[in-house]
Order: sequence, then C-alpha cells, then structure tokens
Amino acid sequence: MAVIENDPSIEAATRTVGEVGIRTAYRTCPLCEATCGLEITLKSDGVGGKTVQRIRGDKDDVFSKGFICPKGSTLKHLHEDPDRLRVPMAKRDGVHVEVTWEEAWSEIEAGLGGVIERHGRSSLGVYGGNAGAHSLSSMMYLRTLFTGLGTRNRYSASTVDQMPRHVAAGHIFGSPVAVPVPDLDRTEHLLILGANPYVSNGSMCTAPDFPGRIERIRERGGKVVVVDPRRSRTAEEADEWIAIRPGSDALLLAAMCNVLVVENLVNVGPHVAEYLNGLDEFVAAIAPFTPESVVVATDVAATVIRKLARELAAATTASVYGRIGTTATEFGSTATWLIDALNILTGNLDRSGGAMFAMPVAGGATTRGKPGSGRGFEIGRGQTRVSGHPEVMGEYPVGALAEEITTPGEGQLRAMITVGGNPIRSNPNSELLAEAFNDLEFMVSVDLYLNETTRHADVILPSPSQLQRSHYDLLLLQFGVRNVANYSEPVLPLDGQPDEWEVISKLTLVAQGMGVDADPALADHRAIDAMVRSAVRSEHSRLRGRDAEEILAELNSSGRVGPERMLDFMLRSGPFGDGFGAEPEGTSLDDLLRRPHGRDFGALEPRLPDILRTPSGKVELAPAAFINDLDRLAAAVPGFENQGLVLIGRRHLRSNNSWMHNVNVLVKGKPRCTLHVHPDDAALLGLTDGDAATITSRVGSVTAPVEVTDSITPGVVSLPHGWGHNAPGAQMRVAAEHAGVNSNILTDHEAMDPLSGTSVLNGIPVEVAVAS
Ligand SMILES: Nc1nc2c(c(=O)[nH]1)N[C@H]1C(S)=C(S)[C@@H](COP(=O)(O)OP(=O)(O)OC[C@H]3O[C@@H](n4cnc5c(=O)[nH]c(N)nc54)[C@H](O)[C@@H]3O)O[C@H]1N2
Ligand SMILES: Nc1nc2c(c(=O)[nH]1)N[C@H]1C(S)=C(S)[C@@H](COP(=O)(O)OP(=O)(O)OC[C@H]3O[C@@H](n4cnc5c(=O)[nH]c(N)nc54)[C@H](O)[C@@H]3O)O[C@H]1N2
Ligand code: SF4
Ligand SMILES: [Mo]
Repeated sequence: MAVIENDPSIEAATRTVGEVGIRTAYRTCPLCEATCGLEITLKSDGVGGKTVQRIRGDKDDVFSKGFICPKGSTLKHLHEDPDRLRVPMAKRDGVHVEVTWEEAWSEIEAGLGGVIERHGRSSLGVYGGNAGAHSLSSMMYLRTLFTGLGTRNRYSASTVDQMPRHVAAGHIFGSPVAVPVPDLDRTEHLLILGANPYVSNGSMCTAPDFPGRIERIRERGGKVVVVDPRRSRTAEEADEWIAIRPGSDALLLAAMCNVLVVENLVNVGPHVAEYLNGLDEFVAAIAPFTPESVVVATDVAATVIRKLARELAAATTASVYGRIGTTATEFGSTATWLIDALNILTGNLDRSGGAMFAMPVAGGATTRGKPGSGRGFEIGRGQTRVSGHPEVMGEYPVGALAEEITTPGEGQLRAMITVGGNPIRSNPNSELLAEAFNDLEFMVSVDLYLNETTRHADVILPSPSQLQRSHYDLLLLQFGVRNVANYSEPVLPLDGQPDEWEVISKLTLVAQGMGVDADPALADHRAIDAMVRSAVRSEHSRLRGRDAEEILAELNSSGRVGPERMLDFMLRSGPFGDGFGAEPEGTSLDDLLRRPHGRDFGALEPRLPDILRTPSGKVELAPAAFINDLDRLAAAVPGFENQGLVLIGRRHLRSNNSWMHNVNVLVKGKPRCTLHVHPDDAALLGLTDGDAATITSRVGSVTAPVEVTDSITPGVVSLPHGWGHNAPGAQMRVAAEHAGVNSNILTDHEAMDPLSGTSVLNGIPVEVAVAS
C-alpha cells in the first residue's frame, strides 16, 4: 500500500488534531452488511508505529451518520488479538507451526500439484466464506481463483444463506443480482418476514442504522409488521408481531397473493404493467392457496392473513422484505418469489417507498451489458457427481460437499481450499463435513485464525487484519437503500505481511502451476488490461470506442495497482463515474479519497426496464421453476400439521456468525449459546431455566443450557449458530472459554431447497430432553 500512502490526496482523508501524533482516520466498518462509517483515533509512537486509541461512529458519514454497533469498535481488538495469525502456519505431525511465506508456498505447490497429478483438477474443491463478501480483495480476486483452479467444484456460504434471493431475482428479473430492496426511508408500510435487523443490522438490504430507519417509518405514521416464530427484538419494536410456524412462509405469502386476487386488490400500476409477463398464469396457479387452506400449516389465522394482504394493498406505499428466516428453509426460493410477487401485485415494485433497485456506483451486473433484456437466468449447467444436485450461479450446494469428498470415483474431491469461511461451524451436519475434511489429501485455508475449519488445513495463509486493508463495499452497495460510494484506505501498515489480494492472486497462480516465483503483479496487470479492453469494445459501455491505451495510461499514472486500480476503473466507468474525462463532476478513486465520509448519489430511482436481463425484456411473474414448485408446496401442508418440536436459529448483536467470539468485550457476560424454550414446552419436557437439555435431530445431538422464554412460539426451540469452540488444535483462547455448542451438528445436509441448493437451517425436526 506504499503507493497509496504517497498519494497527496491521502492527507485530505486524515486530519491532525491538537496533540502531536494523534490522527483521525475514517473508514467503513467491514464486519456486517450495514457499512457504518467509523472515526478512528490513532496515536503514533514517533518511530513509525501506530496504535488505535478509539473507534466510534463517524457522524459525518453520508450513509450511517454516526450509527455504530458494539462490534464496530472491536476492529482494534481484532487487530491486536494475539491469536490472530500474522504468519503462515503449516501442519507438522498433526500440529500447526509457524512457517515462512516461502515454505508455505512451496508446500502448497507440492500439495496441490501432487493432488492434481494424481487425480486431475476436478479433484480440487473451493469454499468461499462470508468474509469474502466484506473484503475488497476477495470481491476482486476470488473469481479468478475460482476459475483459475480449473474445477467446477465451487462452494460458498451462499447456499447456507441468500441463494434463494438470487434465484428469485434471476428468474423474475433475469439477473441474480437484480435484488429489490425495501425503500426504507420513504415507505409507509414495511412487512418483514424472517429478518431481525435490530440484531443483524440488515442483510441483502444495505442500510446503516436499519433500526433508526424502522423507527422513522413509525414516526411518520407508517406501520411495521414482523412475521417470525420468535418475538425478536425487531418484532418487539414493530407495530405488530405475527408468529408463524417455521418453514411455512411460502404458504402464508401464497395465501396473501390469493387474497389480493380474490378481493380485487391487485393494482400493478402502469409503470410495471407495461413490462409484466405472466399475471394470468400467476393468478391461476395461486388459486388453490386460500387463507383457510394454510391456517393449520402456518398457525396464522385466516382473518390475520386477509388483514395482512388488505393492509399491504391499502398502504400508500409498502414493501415486503424477507431474509434468512425465509431463505434458509425448504421453500426458500419460492417464498422469495412470492415476496417479490406481493410487491409487484400491490404496485410497489420499482417505485419510491416500495421495493427498489440500487444503482451501484462502482457498477455491477445490473449496469453492464445490454439494458432491458438479456440471456436470462438458468441453473443446472452441471450436476454434483454423487447426488446430481444442479449448479446454481456457478456453484454447488454445501449440503453435498461431504459426500463429494468421501465418495470414491472419478472426480472425487481430494483437495480443498477455503477462503474466509468456517464451514465446519456454518454448514449443515458439520460433524460429517469435519470427518470428510480429515479424509482430504491436501487443504489450504486463507483466514485470520486457526479455528475449527482451518485446523484441518495443511497450510493456513493469513490475511492482514481489517484495519490493514483498504475497503470498498463492492457487493453490499449493490443492495443499498441509497446510492452511495465510500472508499477507505488502510488505517494501519501491513507490517511486512502481503495484502489479501496478493495472497489470493498468488494462490491462484501456484494452483495453476505457474510456480512459487509467480508474481501476482503480472496477473493483476493482465486483469486490468483485459477489463479495459473489454469495456472499450462493449457496445453498451460508456467507454465504447475509447482508446484502451489512453485509459490504461491514465489509470497507471496514479501509480496504483491491485484492487485500487481496478476500483478506480470501475468507479470511473460506472454509472456515476467521470468517464475518464467525459463527466468532470463524476466520481473516481481520487474523488472518493477527497471525501473520507463518502459521497451520496441520492435516493433510489426507478430502474425498469433497463435493469431487466430476461430474454423477453419483461418482469416474469410466473417463471416455470416457481409455478412448478407450488405442487410441492401444497403437498407439504399435511407435514406441518403433525409436526413435533422444530429448531430455528437466531443471532446476537455482539456476535458475527462463528468468528468474532475471540473478542473478550463481545463474549463476556451471560452465555449466549442457549436453547430458547417456551414455558409450555419447558413444562411438558420437565425443563427449567438453566437446565442442560439434549437436542437430537436426524443427524446429531448436542447438549445446551435452557433459557425458558415466552419470546418463542410453543413447538419451536432456538439455538444460535457459530458456536462450539472446543475443537482440539484450534487457537482461539477467548472463544474456547465461551465455547457453546455447534447448532450445525443438528442441521441436516440432505435437507435443502431444491431450486437453489440452499440448506434448511430453520424448521429442523428435533427432540428435546433433560440431559442425562
Ligand atoms: N444453523 C445455522 N447455520 C448458519 C446460519 C444460520 O442462520 N443458522 N447462517 C448462515 C449464514 S447467513 C452464513 S453467511 C454462514 C457463514 O458461513 P462461513 O462464511 O463459512 O462462516 P463465518 O462464521 O462467517 O466464518 C468466517 C471466516 O472468515 C474468517 N475471516 C474473517 N475475516 C476475514 C478476512 O478478512 N479475510 C479472510 N481470509 N478470512 C476472514 C474468520 O476467521 C472465519 O474463519 O453461516 C451460515 N450458517
Ligand atoms: N449481530 C450479528 N449480525 C449479523 C450476523 C451475525 O451473526 N450477528 N450475521 C450476518 C449475516 S451473515 C447475515 S446473512 C445476516 C442475517 O440477517 P437476518 O436474516 O436479519 O438475521 P437473523 O437475526 O438470523 O434473523 C432471522 C430471523 O428469522 C426468524 N426465523 C427463523 N425461522 C423462520 C421462519 O421459518 N419464518 C420466519 N418468518 N422467520 C423465521 C428468526 O427467529 C430470526 O429472528 O445477519 C448479518 N448480521
Ligand atoms: S452494524 Fe456494527 S458490525 Fe455492522 S457495519 Fe455497523 S458497526 Fe460494523
Ligand atoms: Mo450470511
């Protein structure tokens, strides 16, 4: 990052206040999807070293305006955590020891090379974790790794998360990233299903201070309704909480659509009607789903279902929003389609106060290519070897990963690479997966820690800490509730460690067989060259017909390389960019460096029809995939009726999936990994608060302390995921003292939404008993 530090405009991003050696830096928090601006006070020791003194919300941040959660200030703790890896680790006789980068790369070359030689490239697998969505390096270079490996065996946390959201967007709008987000700042009615933004701070809807934005809906006389099997923090703050049986949201949503049709409340509006396909087919398909037909399955009264639909139709503007409680379920994709359908049928798609599309400042799939139509979306361009699960967005379901490793035959996975993920805690039936990982011939991880997953790796390559890296939310700002751009430069120096993009790039080159001396800079030069040349050739690019050499020369004149150079290109060629001279007021990396609090490009604006990439150039309301799935949905109704106890997940504000439990200020206090049980169920099961209960599912069993609470519906129990930090050989000392149990011992790798390959993490049949 030396190049960046020599840039004179850098000084604009930092200011020296009062006392000599104290400096304030501004950066976006990369920990969750809220993209909060942080104000970081740094103290230099006079001999080149810097320490973080304080981190608080940046009140001048154009998007977050000072909002911050308790995790944001712990970037300091993460950086200083003695357990965080700073040098590569290699396994010697089953124990990880520190090695030099040279040793690490040689071992990787020999290990991966050996597997490729013995079994071919189809024996390589790769898993990209959630941390990649929050890292500029990963966003820029992981795709090259994925393709460079020459294997189709790609897996990611998307199939334990938001893949149904992409599948719905893909079929309806033609692009899997054409994701409508609730226009939080202008809506008068917000219906939330299976999301708890007071705790998660929002997901697939980038909105710093989501809670404040919800409060303002109510302040301006609007209404907020939450559908959740738990009276979550968000439900508590809402006007209304509707308890629902886990996994049954698609039925509720179908019945709401049915009510709109039957009661003549459908009003698509002229703007969307012009581009709408499939309304008649949709209406016919939804006809059997009367409110009465779903009451027993959903546990929601028919009167309530009618009221939910009528209120949605009557609101001046409204938006329906669903998250993990709707996606990581058996009908995740179909439920997400029905959420979009409700927004369409009530005239709320693509209008102010409804469900709108962001215009990403750095561009993205929805700003590139021909506007208004495209090739559309398909899945199944490949199948998993063992069970024939279809490919979705270039990857396979994580539920299939273990069997792909353990089942012998042509194409059996023999080596794995994980980047920024902890699948041994986050994936279903993670014990089975752990056993499978033991069976691998070679494994490499890129991570910050020696944890439950990376302890299986032969070599672990550390990424620098969040504060040592630059940042731009390339992915999350595609789902923003405003069009915003914010670039953060590294706050602390790399201390001799390679940057994350260099690690990922070099790993790609070594895996490609280019040798340990391969220079990531060369690959980086080639990549930017290809990007620029393709843009000047593209019929639909702003740079069409421009001189590629001239643009490359201009990019290079800054001296930037790596993610910064690519980001500069994306910003300048993006929808708000300076177009390399065409639009002097437009943005660029230099522009953002002069604006350490970010640049706001305003509220969302309608994007139909340009955002569409369907072959028809229409919004497809009745894609065959979903219409056909309604039979499966109807057939599931009796199963809900005779259901025993089911398990769902939950999150805590002071936690972040599996990996921030080594920060003492976040984990101290009452244990959080508890089983929530309703008082009626507790009485039936003979459990009292604080007892240890054994929870058993088809695939596994864990014992956790019970927390009796009426915030959960009878018949449902809840355990958070990401715990169980007692794995031998892991090196997370604080986390080990607050180990908790791993809820994914209970989730079933075979249970998935067939349309997206997403695992069912909510609504797991379990038995609960007093621990013996
Ligand atoms: N039962 C159940 N299971 C779930 C869920 C649930 O609700 N219930 N939620 C699912 C969801 S939504 C998700 S996204 C997944 C997450 O699944 P994963 O992505 O597999 O797991 P995380 O816990 O997010 O682990 C992140 C990993 O990245 C590392 N890391 C952190 N920062 C960086 C970085 O900057 N660079 C690199 N290279 N590594 C870094 C951490 O040390 C950790 O090992 O879990 C899923 N699992
Ligand atoms: N503090 C914190 N913030 C996070 C994370 C974290 O671990 N901790 N993880 C981040 C990640 S990776 C993600 S993907 C997001 C997730 O963001 P959210 O989806 O908002 O996350 P959750 O808090 O798990 O909320 C899901 C809600 O769905 C409910 N639910 C469970 N099953 C069902 C069901 O069948 N139907 C309905 N209607 N509701 C159901 C649960 O009770 C829960 O309240 O959060 C992100 N932010
Ligand atoms: S909500 Fe918390 S963790 Fe998420 S970006 Fe903001 S400060 Fe960071
Ligand atoms: Mo997630």
